[in-house]
Amino acid sequence: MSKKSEADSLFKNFVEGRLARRDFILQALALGASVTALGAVLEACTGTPAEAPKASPPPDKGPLTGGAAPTPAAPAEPDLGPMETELNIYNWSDYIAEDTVANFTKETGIKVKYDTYESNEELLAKLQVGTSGYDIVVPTGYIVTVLAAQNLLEPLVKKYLTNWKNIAPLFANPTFDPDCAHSVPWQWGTTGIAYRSDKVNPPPDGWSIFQDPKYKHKMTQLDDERDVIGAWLKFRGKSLSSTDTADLAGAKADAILAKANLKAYISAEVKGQVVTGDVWVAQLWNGDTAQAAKEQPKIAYCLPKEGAALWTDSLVIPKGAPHKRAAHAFMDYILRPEVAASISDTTGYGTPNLPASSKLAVPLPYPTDDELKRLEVQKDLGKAAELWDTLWTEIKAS
Ligand code: N2P
Repeated sequence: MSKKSEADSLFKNFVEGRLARRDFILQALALGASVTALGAVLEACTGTPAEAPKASPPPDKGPLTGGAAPTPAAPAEPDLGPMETELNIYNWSDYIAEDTVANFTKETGIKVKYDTYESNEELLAKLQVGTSGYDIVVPTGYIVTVLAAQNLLEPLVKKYLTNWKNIAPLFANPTFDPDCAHSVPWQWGTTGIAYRSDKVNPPPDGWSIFQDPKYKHKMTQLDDERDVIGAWLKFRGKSLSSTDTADLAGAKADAILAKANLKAYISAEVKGQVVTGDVWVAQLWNGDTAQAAKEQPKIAYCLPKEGAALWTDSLVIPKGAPHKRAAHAFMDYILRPEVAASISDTTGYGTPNLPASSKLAVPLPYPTDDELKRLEVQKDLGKAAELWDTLWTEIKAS
């Protein structure tokens, strides 16, 4: 049986009640389904990722496609001209293997300028002023939607991406960018709580730890409005993409309560402080926590009981990028299984590259069935983004 028909029959058995939810998840993962897209599939057919299945799959959608409808056939792909000799990459910090860029340069002769940022907001600010000069940047899914809607991205020219087939089916048609028209999936992960198991007792089980004065000034939250407000929304059982004014007012009040106990809003740089013990509890992503735990084994990770974000970050080409052909060459390079595997081995995040999954030095544990139920994919906020911005400014100024 082909993978596609195996997936189809798996899905049919699940929606018709012949296959338990956990078995469906495990077998779909074994077939190459990603947790992110599986969450979207479960959400699409159950109304919420947490509930038992009750509806039939929507018509004309493959079971493991990530939920977006296919787009009409594209016109002939453009020619991007000769290969350039330079490439400018702007990525999150600690989000690549040490030798990825050097090996790419050795093989192609393309000279790479590689800069880093700490949040989607920082990236967005740079792109929205226009000519950033970057050829590749790495936004989270909901930001890809925003950038594409603002016409700030170049469409991918897939004929240059010969390794496209390595992308696991569930990542090849994400809801945030149908058919991956602009994006190559890079890494996926979750946003939870890193903590020092030798200092925090009992261990945290949810977001309320940040409101506990016992750990005053030994705690931090991410410097990211989607992560902070999203966490406080989940704390009260709301969607982390809520645009409801009452939900948001509640999240603001909770965030301000917690802020009194925080040392700072700080992103990836907090890792060093958790390692030294200056910070005991930090809102952080799973992979960065795993990186810190390599240096200090007493660092553990909690996926909060109330729920947390599940995300995919992707490579995209900003509109007007000076080296589009070289950008495609780099994208095709990282789509090689051994390159993708070495990136995940370094970052501690999940790979959307199917053949890479079996090449990982340390296989990454997938979230359990119980954890999966608590995860939610961030969505674009649309017009409510301004309301969130205002709220975040008010929280920070409080
Ligand atoms: C980079 C982690 C980025 C994760 N260190 C946020 N999407």
